[in-house]
Amino acid sequence: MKNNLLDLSNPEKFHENLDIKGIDKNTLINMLKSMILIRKTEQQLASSRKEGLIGGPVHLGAGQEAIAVGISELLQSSDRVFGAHRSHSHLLALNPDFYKLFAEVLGKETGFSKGMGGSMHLFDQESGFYGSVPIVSGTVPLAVGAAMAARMQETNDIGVAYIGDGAVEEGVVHESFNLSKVHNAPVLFVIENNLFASHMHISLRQPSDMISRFATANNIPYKLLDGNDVCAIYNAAKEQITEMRNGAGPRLIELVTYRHYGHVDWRDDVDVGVARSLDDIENWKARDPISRLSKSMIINEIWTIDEEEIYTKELDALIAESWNKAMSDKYPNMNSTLEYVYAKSNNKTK
Ligand SMILES: Cc1ncc(C[n+]2csc(CCOP(=O)(O)OP(=O)(O)O)c2C)c(N)n1
Ligand SMILES: [Mg+2]
Repeated sequence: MKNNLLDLSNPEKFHENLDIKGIDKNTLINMLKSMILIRKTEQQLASSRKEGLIGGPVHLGAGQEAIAVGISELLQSSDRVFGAHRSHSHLLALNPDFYKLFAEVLGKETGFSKGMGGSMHLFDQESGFYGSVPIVSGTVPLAVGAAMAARMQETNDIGVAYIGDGAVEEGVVHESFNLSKVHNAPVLFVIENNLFASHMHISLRQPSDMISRFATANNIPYKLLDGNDVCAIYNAAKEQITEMRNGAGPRLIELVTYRHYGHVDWRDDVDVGVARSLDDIENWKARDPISRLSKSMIINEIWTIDEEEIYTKELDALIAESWNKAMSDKYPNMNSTLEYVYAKSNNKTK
């Protein structure tokens, strides 16, 4: 396999502080708080799943928070965002309501999808999250269609599709790249290249580890970056999203990252039966997007350890309270299971 990512995929590199210059203080604080909130929410899910309190699988994205947070900081609620099986961060970066996520994962009627979806079928139209599905790559053409619609409706909204390195092995992703370019659809393809699809490393699946080669093939401008550097992501995406809102067609951003947990649930050292290197996991944890931003902000005196402690303590209490509340919420009524299968229509045919 060609290592076209070079150092970007090396867990021993990119441990230094971030370049926070040019990003205003409030944005930095929002991004840090959002990443911490997502991490702690997923830690609650990990431990509750381990305890057997959650009925279905949870695909955790701890370690990858900078991606959704850096991108979402630039979005407006009328944009159209699509995720997949590992989408807690994609949703929480738009709407931080972890109580509704807990309720959804527990199948309660107070959840984001009224308890009908669980961890992999999340939906929150008000914040622009048009859904996640477990069918890998299934949402990518929907994001292209939503972006085309936004252009036809003469808005400056964009579509966003989060895509894993494994998802690009599905043909529909390539059709989506092609069609979006031909129709000048304002869709941002966000490649979360965490080097693995389930248990398989990218070297066992593809001739190159660099997904942005497909952007070149489709003449789509792209950027390739450290996916654990929220400032670099924010700056690069800002340029791309501004271009798209001003009439440009698709853009692709490839972000190299790693997940702290295995493919599914709480274990970190197994991946569907195949062990990942524990050294790699430890090194990637040291390349953590949260501690790198926090340290950089503390060094630059725009954030203090005390502020972080206060924030995390309050957050821990709120998370515990929300979890307990979601646990005691009701399950949906059995009779409502068919209610959301068909769209309600006013066109009554005789
Ligand atoms: C169409 C389809 N094929 C296979 C699967 C099984 N599957 C679930 S997740 C996954 C790996 C996806 O890898 P990637 O896109 O890199 O996302 P990651 O899990 O790394 O976040 C696979 C193969 C599926 N859910 N849907
Ligand atoms: Mg992957």
